[in-house]
Amino acid sequence: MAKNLTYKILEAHLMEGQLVPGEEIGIKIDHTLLQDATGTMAMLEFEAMGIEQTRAELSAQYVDHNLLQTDNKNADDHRFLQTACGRYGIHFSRPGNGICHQVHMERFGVPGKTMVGSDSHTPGAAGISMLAIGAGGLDVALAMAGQPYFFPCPRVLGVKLVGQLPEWVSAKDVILEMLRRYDVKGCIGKIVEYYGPGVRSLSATDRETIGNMGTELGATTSIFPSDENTLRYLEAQGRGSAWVQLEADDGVPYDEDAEIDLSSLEPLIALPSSPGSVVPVREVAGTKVDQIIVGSCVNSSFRDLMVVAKIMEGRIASHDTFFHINPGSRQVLENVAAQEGLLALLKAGARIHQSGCLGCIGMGQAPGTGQVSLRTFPRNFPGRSGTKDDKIYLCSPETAAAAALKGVITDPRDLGKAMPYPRIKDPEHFIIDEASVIFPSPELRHIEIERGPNIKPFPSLDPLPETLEAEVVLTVGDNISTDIIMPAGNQILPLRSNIEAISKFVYAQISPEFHQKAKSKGAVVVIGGENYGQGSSREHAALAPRYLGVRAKIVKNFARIHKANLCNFGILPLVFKNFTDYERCKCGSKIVFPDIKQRLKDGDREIPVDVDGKRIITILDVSPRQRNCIIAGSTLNYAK
Ligand code: MIC
Ligand code: SF4
Repeated sequence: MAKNLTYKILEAHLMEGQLVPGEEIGIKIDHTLLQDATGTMAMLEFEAMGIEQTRAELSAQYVDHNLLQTDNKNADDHRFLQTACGRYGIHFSRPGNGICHQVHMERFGVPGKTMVGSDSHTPGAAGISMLAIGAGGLDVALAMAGQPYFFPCPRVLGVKLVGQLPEWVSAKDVILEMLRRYDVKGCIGKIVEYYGPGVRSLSATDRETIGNMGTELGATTSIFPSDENTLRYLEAQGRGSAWVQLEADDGVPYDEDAEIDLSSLEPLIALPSSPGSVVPVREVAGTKVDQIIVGSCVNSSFRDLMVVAKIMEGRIASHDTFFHINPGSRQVLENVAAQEGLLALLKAGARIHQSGCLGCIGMGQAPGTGQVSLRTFPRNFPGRSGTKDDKIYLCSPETAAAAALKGVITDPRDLGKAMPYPRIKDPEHFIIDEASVIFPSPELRHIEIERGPNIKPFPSLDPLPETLEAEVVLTVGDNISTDIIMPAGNQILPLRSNIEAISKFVYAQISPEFHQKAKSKGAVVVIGGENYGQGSSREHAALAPRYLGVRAKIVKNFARIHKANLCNFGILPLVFKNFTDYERCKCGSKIVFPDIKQRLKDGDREIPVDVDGKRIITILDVSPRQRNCIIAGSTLNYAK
């Protein structure tokens, strides 16, 4: 039977369940990816499992988020991670070496392999045709322990690409077009598979940009065929032998279909403060811009920085803007330097930063009050930059460069009147830099793991009671991101290995008293709208609220990773059967979940809930495995 590429890879890795959309499946994981902000907790969880060394084919740990080192905490965590990697046979990419998704693709990614990563943008590895999924740290730790990765079998959205991108339009505009069509929740429960003749005109790093930001569509992941462009990229990385050809069978049907004519696209931009608020750049042209940042785990490749360098060559950035470059990796920077792109950027007045997430997660580069910032990043949720009421726009490198020159939002096609469009080709052979990667070795297996004072033991989580009584302490609306639930930024991100300390910031942006209130009540409930928990994979957005007493969340629907994290930490992820009941649940409402434990044991899908004495029905749509984890209080408790 003809198959799409998604199901070919899933079938080759299937360990549990059946490939029926919506049913839970468990797949074998080949590669695991950790970054430092989620990785410290994941490493502690892996240690708690008592496994001798990683059982994945390849495990890598990157240090890219927590680079500020304003006190001992980051450096202590880096040392912990480096020594733990040595001990457990994990590749360690040192601070400043680059952003996990960029470096994994450069140095380790292999077409057709599966990967689970404790970062929501892990699907960027679609650039070299990996089936790569973002997950909570505990799920990655379990994959390192050789366990299957469990998730609901997705539907496949086949996106046929035809035509070729016009000048001044690039890969970012393709994914912004997808976001314009599907918004931030249009692809929940789906894998987006790109195919068709237009795919051939996109390089591996172009595809990375599109796959990476598929996360913003709510997609489980995205996938591209592995073709001659994939081979060329791997050969340029000195890893041609890793290539295999992969594609969907001819004429295979998809669960859903879409088509994009690349030649019809124009420069697009996401408005503040959602990656889904996409309009043509020309509609907001002329808006004054105060800050421009090129970089992050999308749009920080050799091509992306070189196209900006070529546009800026011999010109100077507007003095009304601050122009930043965040390279994706040291290797990218070296290659850009070797082709004189670095010099062009420096002479244009750009501020060149080390490789890392930096301002994308509020680690510096916060814009000033009321200022407009144009970034090539994947997401712009409210307040994420570190500035309250921030005005962050998301765009392509071409649009960013045009704004850097003009000081206002500018359709980059306007530049075409004064200069030719710089078409950038990757070099045949990249300069390869592995100086900052520490490879696993037998000697390191005996290393002593160093733990700084910021690394606190994992909190103990009690099992589900027979009947749960709780109080609503917060009600929120639609599209609440994990940046709202558990903010990041320079004050909070360094506390990721200290749950007690970080829990003080839960919902701090919208409800500064949440922490006190929740702790004083014992057991509490949060009420939410649609797409609740979109965005990052951070399990701290489940673990820290649970530590404060959150035992259930009742919402209209959940984002995938957050829902899985809630189950992992024993929080009931319930959905209103009747959306109008949302109005019934107010702050202060008393909630009773009668015989909840027995109902979970019995496999009940409909869960009655008494809200101030009135009964409503909620839906618990989780697997039998997840039911057991919630009953035990957490997945770790259940595993024990
Ligand atoms: C993000 O882009 O939101 C992050 C920061 O990379 C997160 C991970 C984290 O919170 O540590 C993600 O994407 O999962
Ligand atoms: Fe880092 Fe931003 Fe990418 Fe997250 S989205 S991995 S913070 S660069």
